[in-house]
Amino acid sequence: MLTIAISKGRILKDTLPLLAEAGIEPAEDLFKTRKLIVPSVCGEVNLVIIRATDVPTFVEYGAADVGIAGKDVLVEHNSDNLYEPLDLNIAKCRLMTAIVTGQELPKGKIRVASKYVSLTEQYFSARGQQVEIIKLYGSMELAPIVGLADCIVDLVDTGNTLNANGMEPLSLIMDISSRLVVNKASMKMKHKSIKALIEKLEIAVENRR
Ligand code: PRT
Ligand code: MG
Repeated sequence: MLTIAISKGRILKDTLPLLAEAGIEPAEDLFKTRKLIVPSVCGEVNLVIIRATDVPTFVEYGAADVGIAGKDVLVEHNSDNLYEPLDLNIAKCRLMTAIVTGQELPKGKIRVASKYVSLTEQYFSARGQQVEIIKLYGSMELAPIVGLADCIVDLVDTGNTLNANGMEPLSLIMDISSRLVVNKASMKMKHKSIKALIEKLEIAVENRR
């Protein structure tokens, strides 16, 4: 039995067609069910549905053998107990700094709001920019408008959310897509089935290019 951890939002939507091509169909509609563990029709896989930021934790501790998570979440989580064998090329976006439209960053130490504390710290320290990081769990776009921060670090796709809140993207920090991650012990213990899954997903990803 293989356990795969996935989050319920856009990653699940983009992952389901790839899993279907790899022969894995959930026995129930994952968007409707309240169950947190759903078996596959083939009976060889269990899908566990969790928060996006919890996926690396589940896989790291072996609670799931395999997981699908955004590169943003993986870099922020920073675990050495995970293999990352495959870029699924889905849920693509950019991690960017953003600012109130037309404004410039003040000189000296700046305040940055983000849920990506570690990534934000690394980005600005590599540029020798002193920052005070304000950790938020969502609605980052609000922070500069209400004077909580000078800029934000957040994911940008179409740019509509920034635009709707009178903000604009400033600098690209990292291109983001979702990755397949594998627990290191599972990779040894369940090598055959995990290798087969990686190969099938590789083909599914290739077919989508
Ligand atoms: O549990 P939580 O709510 O934290 O996560 P979730 O349920 O949203 O998880 P899920 O499965 O949707 O996956 C989130 C992951 O999707 C992120 O970790 C990214 O890897 C990826 N992703 C890709 C995105 C976006 N694109 C994206 N645009 N995650 C979030 N957004 C948000 C962004 O934060 C901003 O609020 O969309 C808004 C910007 O979109 P635009 O199109 O207006 O620019
Ligand atoms: Mg969400």
